[in-house]
This record gives sequence, structure tokens and C-alpha cells, in this order.
Amino acid sequence: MGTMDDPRTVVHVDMDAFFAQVEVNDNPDLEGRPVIVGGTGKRGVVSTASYEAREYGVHSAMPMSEARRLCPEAHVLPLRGERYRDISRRIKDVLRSITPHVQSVSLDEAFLDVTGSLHRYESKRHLGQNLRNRVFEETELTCSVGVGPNKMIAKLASEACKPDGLLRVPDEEKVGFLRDLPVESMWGVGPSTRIKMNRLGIETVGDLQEIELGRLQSEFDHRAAVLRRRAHGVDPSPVKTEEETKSISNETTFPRDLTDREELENRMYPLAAKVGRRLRENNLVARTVKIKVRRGDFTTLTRRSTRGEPGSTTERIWESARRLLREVELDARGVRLLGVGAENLRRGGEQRDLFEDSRVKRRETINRIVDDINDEFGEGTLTRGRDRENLGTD
Ligand code: TTP
Ligand code: MG
Repeated sequence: MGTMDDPRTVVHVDMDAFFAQVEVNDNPDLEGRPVIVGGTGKRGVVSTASYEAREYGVHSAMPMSEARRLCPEAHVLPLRGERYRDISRRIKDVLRSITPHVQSVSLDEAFLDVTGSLHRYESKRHLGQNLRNRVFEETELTCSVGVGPNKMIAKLASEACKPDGLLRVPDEEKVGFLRDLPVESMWGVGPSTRIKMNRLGIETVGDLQEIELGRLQSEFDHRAAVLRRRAHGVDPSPVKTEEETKSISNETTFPRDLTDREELENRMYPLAAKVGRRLRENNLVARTVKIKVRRGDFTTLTRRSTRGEPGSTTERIWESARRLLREVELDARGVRLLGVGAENLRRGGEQRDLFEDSRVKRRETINRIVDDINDEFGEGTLTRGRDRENLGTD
């Protein structure tokens, strides 16, 4: 099993109740009170809740109306995207002062490969604690930090010690650490895989570690070996910095396999929209659009198309993705998973002059305005026509 000889040391950092903590910090009267941040309008959704509000059952992605019902005394605050982004940048700067090998996952989350930085610290624990201290000194915000031999273990460790915690899981303890976790906490186990696992009597990662491989193969075929290795804490995926990230992609697994082309094309739209948004957020443009299609029998194919000039509009990504999908023959196996991605990425700024076409320019502007408003008022406040057809992604 690959990573045995020279285990890396990977750190996962995740801020605690990020948006809510920022709001409390900026308004100390809220200290110790239930605070909910999200869309405050009629159809608003909870982005996050302080740990005090979570005790009432409030959680991310819940309709705000329900959250208010569960916790009427909560302070409900609108999103302040620019503020969170600003603090996020400062956090990432702190992380990059520890090592340049930082993979930013979201505003409040990152992986660090600290293998080459360990010699500067007394121990791996010290490194983790030092990182937490530095983030706190810079932002007065608490985070949780997991330290492990790979990304999956580090992430599960930070989740296990939330909030305001530090947990190191050494390589030789990872199997035991995973044993009691629910199997769906493992990477690559989504809702439908979990149901299949439950049918085999697998509830915990420990069950998956122990089940006879033949029985696992009867249900999962060639996937069985990978699932089994993951259950033993093997995860070779590298920590990739932004420059090393060669693509941005998004995929979704459908509750049932789809055979209708038009439905598939519609399902592609929100995927393309998310890819476009992430490109624009990172000031990137892409020359290549790719799609990934996984059929009901798990055979998977990808198709790519590359254009002369790079772009980042949702319309353009969607258009290319649809054209690529038309090259794929649909049959009785149906499609269980669809992905849309962008590759051949460049910094957007240098390419500005390539967007002289005023129609393209106008769309870029509209996309940016929609992004900004959604940042301020919650995802889904403002939509680009098609988003409105309730094409939920997962
Ligand atoms: P998370 O790290 O998932 O959540 P959190 O930091 O609020 O809480 P904790 O990590 O302690 O469990 O997400 C980080 C931020 O991303 C969160 O503060 C708000 C935002 N977010 C949303 O806007 N919508 C969501 O559905 C989720 C999960 C997060
Ligand atoms: Mg967090």
C-alpha cells in the first residue's frame, strides 16, 4: 500500500462556525448567544450557525424559516461576503507562512503538506498548536486542526476535534481511529454507496475493514479494492497548491439513473454555473471544458474540447458541455453521475483584452453581479434565468 515507506504529514485546518464567529467578533455583544448567518429573505437559507444555535438543531443549508422556528431568540444576520473573503485571505497568508504547500479548499478550509517543515518544530503536535495560535493572533478566530499521514485522515481528525481542537492521528493509529466512524464519513462514500453498504451489513468503517473482500466485490466490483484501502486509511491524493490545480470541476450523482438527454442537459446547467463561479472567484479563465459521464454500470468516460480563447462565463461552459454530451451515446444503462470541469486555466486579468466582444463582456459583468449579490444575500437570491427551474444539483 503506496504511502507506507515515507508517510507524509498533512494538516487540515477548518475554522469553527466561520461566518458566525466573524460576526460575533465584529459585534462582541453577540458573544455566547445563538447567531445564525445566511439569507434573511423569504426563501433564505442558513449558511452557518454559532455552536450555541446548533444546540437548537439549527444547521447549514436549512431554510431560514425553519431555523427561526427552532430558535426564535437567535440573532439572524445577513452575509457579508467581502468581510469573510478578507479574513479568509489573512488566514491563508498565515498558513503560507508555515509552508508554501497549501491547498485552499474553501474560504475557511485548507490542507497543508508540512512534511518539509517539521524540522522547525519540536513535534507534529507543536506545529499544529503553533498554527492555531498564529491564526488566532491574526484574526482572533478559533479553528480546528487535524494532523495525519494523508488528507483524508487529517480532515477526519479536524472534524473529530471540533470546535477549537487539535487532534493528531499517527500513521500507526489510523486504522483504529477510523474503526468507529460511520462509513459515510469516508471519502467516496455518498448516499447511494452507503445504502449498498448498509445492505451488506456495513455501518461503520470498521465493518468495511473486516468484511470479506469477495462479498464487497459482489456489490462493488472493481471499486471494492479502493474502498477497502480507504477503510484502512490509505489516501495517496497530494496536497495541491492553486497553481498546481490544473482543473476546476463539479459533479453530481443522481438519485436514479437518467436516460433522457434533455434532462441531462438541464442537470448540467447548475454544474456549469458552479464551475463558472469558481473560475470567476479565483480570477481564472479556462480554454478547455470537459465532461465526465458515469453510466449505471459504473463505466466512466470523459470528453474534452479546447477553444482558442479562454472564458469563464456560465453560458459558454454550459454550451461546450452540452455539445460534448451530444457526442456521448445514451443507452439503457442510464447515467448515474455527471460532471463538468474546466482545464487549461489562466489568470483572468492578463486575458482581459480577449473579451473585446461586447456581448461576452456584458455576460461576464452580469455573472459577476449575480455572484456578488448571492455572496451578500445568500446563494439563490438572484439567479440567471435557468437556475430558476429548480434544477437542484444534489
Ligand atoms: P463549514 O466549515 O462547513 O462550517 P462552519 O465553519 O460554519 O462550521 P464548522 O466548521 O465549525 O462545523 O463552512 C464554512 C463556511 O462556509 C460557513 O461558515 C458558511 C459557509 N457555508 C455556507 O454558506 N453554506 C453551507 O451549506 C455550508 C456547509 C457552509
Ligand atoms: Mg468550518
